[in-house]
Amino acid sequence: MNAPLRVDRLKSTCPHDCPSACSLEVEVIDGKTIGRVHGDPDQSYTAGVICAKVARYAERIHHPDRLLHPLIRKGPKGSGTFQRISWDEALAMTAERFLEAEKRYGAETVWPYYYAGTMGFVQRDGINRLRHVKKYSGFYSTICTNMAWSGFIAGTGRLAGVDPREMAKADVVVIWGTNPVSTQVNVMTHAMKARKERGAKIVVVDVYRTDTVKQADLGLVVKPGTDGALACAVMHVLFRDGYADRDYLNAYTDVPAELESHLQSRTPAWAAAITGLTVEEIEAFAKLVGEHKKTFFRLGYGFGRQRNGAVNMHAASCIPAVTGAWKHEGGGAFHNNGAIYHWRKSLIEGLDAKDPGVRMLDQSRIGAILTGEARALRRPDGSEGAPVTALLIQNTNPVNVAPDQTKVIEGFARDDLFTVVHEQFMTDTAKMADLVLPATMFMEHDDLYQGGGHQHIMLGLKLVDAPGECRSNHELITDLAGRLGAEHDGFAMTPREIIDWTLQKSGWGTLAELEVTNFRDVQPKFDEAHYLNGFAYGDRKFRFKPDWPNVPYASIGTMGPVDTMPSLPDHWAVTEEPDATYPFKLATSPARSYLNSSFAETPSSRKREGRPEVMINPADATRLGIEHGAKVQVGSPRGTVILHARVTDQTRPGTLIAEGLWANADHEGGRGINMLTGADAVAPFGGAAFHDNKVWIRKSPAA
Ligand SMILES: Nc1nc2c(c(=O)[nH]1)N[C@H]1C(S)=C(S)[C@@H](COP(=O)(O)OP(=O)(O)OC[C@H]3O[C@@H](n4cnc5c(=O)[nH]c(N)nc54)[C@H](O)[C@@H]3O)O[C@H]1N2
Ligand SMILES: Nc1nc2c(c(=O)[nH]1)N[C@H]1C(S)=C(S)[C@@H](COP(=O)(O)OP(=O)(O)OC[C@H]3O[C@@H](n4cnc5c(=O)[nH]c(N)nc54)[C@H](O)[C@@H]3O)O[C@H]1N2
Ligand code: SF4
Ligand SMILES: [Mo]
Repeated sequence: MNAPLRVDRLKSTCPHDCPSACSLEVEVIDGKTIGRVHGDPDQSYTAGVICAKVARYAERIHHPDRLLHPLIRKGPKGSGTFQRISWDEALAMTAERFLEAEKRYGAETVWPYYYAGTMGFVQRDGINRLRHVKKYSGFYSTICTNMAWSGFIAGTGRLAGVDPREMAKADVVVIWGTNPVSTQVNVMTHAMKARKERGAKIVVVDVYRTDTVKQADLGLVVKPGTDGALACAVMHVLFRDGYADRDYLNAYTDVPAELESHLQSRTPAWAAAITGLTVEEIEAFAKLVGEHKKTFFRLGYGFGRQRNGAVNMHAASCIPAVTGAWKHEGGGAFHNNGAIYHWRKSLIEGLDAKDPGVRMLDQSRIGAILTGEARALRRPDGSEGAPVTALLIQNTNPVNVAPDQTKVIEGFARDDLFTVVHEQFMTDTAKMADLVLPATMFMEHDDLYQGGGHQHIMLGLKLVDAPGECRSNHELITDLAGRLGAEHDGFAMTPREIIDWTLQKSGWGTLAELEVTNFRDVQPKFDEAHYLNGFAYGDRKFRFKPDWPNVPYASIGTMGPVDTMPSLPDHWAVTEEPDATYPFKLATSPARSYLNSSFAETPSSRKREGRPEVMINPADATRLGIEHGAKVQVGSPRGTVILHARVTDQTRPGTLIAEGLWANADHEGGRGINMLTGADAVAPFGGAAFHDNKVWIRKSPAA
């Protein structure tokens, strides 16, 4: 008889780009195979709960399609024909081509391009050390957080809020512009606790009836890009009906009287016409918020992904400043806790070698950049920059996830562009590469994490050996640095040494200390989290009237139509409006079983998601003769894509929803949903308005 298998239950952290950043317990079988993954019950935000797709991580880590060996392109770009080569040959070629490109055009011609496939600091951000030492083009990250973060900081002055576990102590939980049942399940754990233990009411604001809206006591399904109007009308009622906390307003906010008079005309009837809600719905929402000081606003990213997203986020964040909810346990607002960690990242990112004269290139405008648009390539002094002729890509899949896919694909197809993609799978981006290098997964390397949606510092140390010839991002960067003659202490250190240094310098103890529990709760004190000593501006006042161009956000300058941003909360009509040619609005919301483009390869996730679909209201479908399941074409001013229709009253008339992201290759025609989205920079600091698209829809001719 065989000896029974040994099953260890080992601690880790989910590395994916999700605000929940869950603490995990991983079943490791015989020291090499991953079993079931569980939420760590000891970490009080995770509280033992994780999403289904990560519970089944064995499917992803032991996937038969994982990349195991370095590959070199054989056929034409994008043909997907590759051949094995050794790591040494691959890295030698990379170094040679990068040095050649640098000689011809200067170092700025090389663009290290990365994002958040893993959120671990060492493996994600180490690429910046190479970039800074080599003076390669900088990476200005805009794709995800810009509008939401700048909109939140506009009011508070700081990216931090009330302890999200306090949701459980609220009387009303407002879940606004996020779909946590799909995108960050732990919000529901704490919100549901409030309902169960205190009879709290849950309000959800979205643009379709999501699984989160279905859980709500009050579900508000608005037209996309109209949240500013809703917030204004709610505040109008709060002032009108005596729910405004005048003492709080006078002590803690900048221009309460000006706000009140500005809101006089922002009535529920005014907002009903803009949002598509009824006056009764708006009044009911305002009454709930007014009657319950312990109202917790959990503000998400989704409503930021509109061309007026920063203004709408700010408007929503103003409501608790009117009621004074911030003063109460269970009251106030939370979006992200980025500011509480005070990291020292100079070793990880090589910040000591940073040269402010080097140009920054906008992540979201990769299509314009690779197709050589002069404005997108400019240097800080305004002079014309060199074309990008070499790309090093880790942790991201831009050919799938970046907006304006037509241009992105055109750019990647350039024959004079040398592209290296370090990946776990043969993604849409890897298929366009010259070299594809196999990467480790989080259980196969060491890293350090923080919770965006909570307050923990966490570890994810290596649990098992990687398959084949996979190497970690850190290994690739340090090896390449040697070949490129780039010198920095960080290139000679192990991830564990870098983690230990970073923890100590940031004031968070040592690696050895953190290893004992695998996580550390760094929640700031109540007074600080609730801004009881004032907000984070010089005068300690919350800003109803932000100075938008000077909101304290790490930007490279203003972009988009900043000059026309409203000075007070309002409906800012800069979204794409439906017209005769493009009569619908489309939001490209996330799918429950995928995480951005990740998990679009695991069998159980694919099975649950079915196929790339677009949700359309029955009235619209009938009018256009589109039956349930029909093949349809959807077009925006930027491109077209093929999907199948899901006729459902989950969507409002006039609004379409496509949940994704599916691989481009999963769509007939091989083009993905980002054919429809725009890469025009959103005010005030750039970003992509993924949920703000005017489109037409028609039955596919070939159907
Ligand atoms: N399952 C799953 N989880 C994920 C992800 C995923 O793709 N799938 N992505 C991860 C990443 S990178 C991030 S940044 C987070 C983001 O997570 P969220 O904060 O939840 O943000 P989004 O996913 O962009 O969108 C959330 C909701 O906003 C809605 N929305 C769109 N436009 C508007 C609007 O104008 N007003 C309102 N009120 N709502 C609007 C969308 O329909 C969607 O349901 O989730 C992470 N978690
Ligand atoms: N239409 C539409 N487009 C969107 C969005 C949307 O809502 N709608 N959401 C946007 C948002 S919020 C975001 S954040 C972006 C996210 O875009 P991405 O960051 O590109 O998305 P992910 O799928 O999370 O991760 C990308 C890749 O990283 C790889 N990876 C993971 N870990 C490692 C590692 O350790 N090493 C290496 N080398 N690779 C690794 C994964 O295999 C995966 O292919 O997408 C954006 N695109
Ligand atoms: S994807 Fe999000 S919810 Fe799922 S385990 Fe990771 S952090 Fe938790
Ligand atoms: Mo994101």
